[in-house]
Amino acid sequence: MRKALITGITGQDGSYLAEYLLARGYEVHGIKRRASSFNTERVDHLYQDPHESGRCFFLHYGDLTDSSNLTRILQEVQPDEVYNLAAQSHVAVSFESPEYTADVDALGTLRLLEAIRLLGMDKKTRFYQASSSELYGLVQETPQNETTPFYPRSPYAVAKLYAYWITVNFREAYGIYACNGILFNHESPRRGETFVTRKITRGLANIAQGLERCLYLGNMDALRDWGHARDYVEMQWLMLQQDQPEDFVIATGIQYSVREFVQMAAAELGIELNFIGKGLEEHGVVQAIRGNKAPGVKVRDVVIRVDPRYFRPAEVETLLGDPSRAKERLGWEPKTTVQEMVAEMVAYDLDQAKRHVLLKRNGYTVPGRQES
Ligand code: NDP
Ligand code: GDR
Repeated sequence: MRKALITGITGQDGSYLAEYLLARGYEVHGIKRRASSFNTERVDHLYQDPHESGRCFFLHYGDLTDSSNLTRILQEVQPDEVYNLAAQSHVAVSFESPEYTADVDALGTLRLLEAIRLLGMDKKTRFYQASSSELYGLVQETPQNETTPFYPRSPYAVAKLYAYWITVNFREAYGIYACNGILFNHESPRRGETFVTRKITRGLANIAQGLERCLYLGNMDALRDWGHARDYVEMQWLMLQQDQPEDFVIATGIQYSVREFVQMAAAELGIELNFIGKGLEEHGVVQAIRGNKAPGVKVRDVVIRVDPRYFRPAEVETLLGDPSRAKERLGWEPKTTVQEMVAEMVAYDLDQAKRHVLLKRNGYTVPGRQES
């Protein structure tokens, strides 16, 4: 039975990848962080009772900032494949915690690679690095492919740039089978609630159910190439099954704005939006009102406002990937359209919102929610 070790298994991609590998007959090991409350919600359905025999899913406490811990886990597990998905993955947060982001996202990658090398596992263990389209930042050409120059625009992207190159360096210097998946944005119902797509589907579902009044967003003109996380983890596996290690761009090749994403989600919910704002105007400016009414309507009709707190010190305005190499060499293509993905995310968040309405109606408090 082949063994895989996934860092970041409790995250969006980690949970889909674990499902994918288990379905392919792997023994799957994951690293989870110690937290003061449960943080394994995305993989709880995969949990197997440690008292039962025949287990193929294991979680280990660990952290990418702790090399002794990473070395011990690697030595114990002896994985055939390591998927390094763990990261402080929020671009805006990286401006607030730049040093921590560098420690985890850049040095964490080095710690794993160096542990593989020092343990003498460099001929046995294959390594996947979760690289990012954020490397392109201030884009130098469109669409972006594997040869497009990088221009990172955030502490997150700069840290990921180090991780990208240290992965290439260990491949060239020590012959480790190591590759970078340069993945463009990918989303799902399991996406963290503070990334823009999930914030929109969750916020609008709550508005549709009367749980919230208004959704506050930042730069609605930002353009992204959004795919589905479930499709993208298949590519992570495929990259480790080739004869030679190579880096690949994974994207759909189609771009939408944040504003268009709002429109798609609203349409799924049957919310009629009248967009009256445009661009990055001053605080609280109205972007959209509900229903087909003229501007100057009552405050209760306003459903989208811009809040500059969500602007970034340096923004990545546009990203569009060219996945031709992945299509040609790996036969990979995304299966889910953005419209299908939006529908899936909205359906999930609407279901959650309805549950919360039921709880409220029966006098229970709804955990972790803010009414506005
Ligand atoms: P998530 O934020 O959903 O998951 C990140 C994971 O990393 C979580 O399991 C988190 O644990 C874990 N983690 C964070 N810090 C540490 C640490 N110090 N030590 C150990 N584990 C840690 O990210 P995604 O699943 O969306 O993304 C996976 C990877 O792919 C990330 O590296 C991300 O930067 C990269 N990426 C993502 C893209 C996307 O669009 N989703 C696109 C391109 C790259 P916990 O659950 O405890 O917080
Ligand atoms: P991104 O994703 O920064 O591309 O990084 P995010 O969803 O956070 O932002 C996408 C774009 O939307 C704009 N935006 C907002 N973003 C957030 N989070 N909240 C808002 O209210 C909001 N309003 C507008 C942003 O300014 C940005 O332009 C994601 C992460 O998963 C990274 O880990 C990964 O590497 C990249 O995708 C590819």
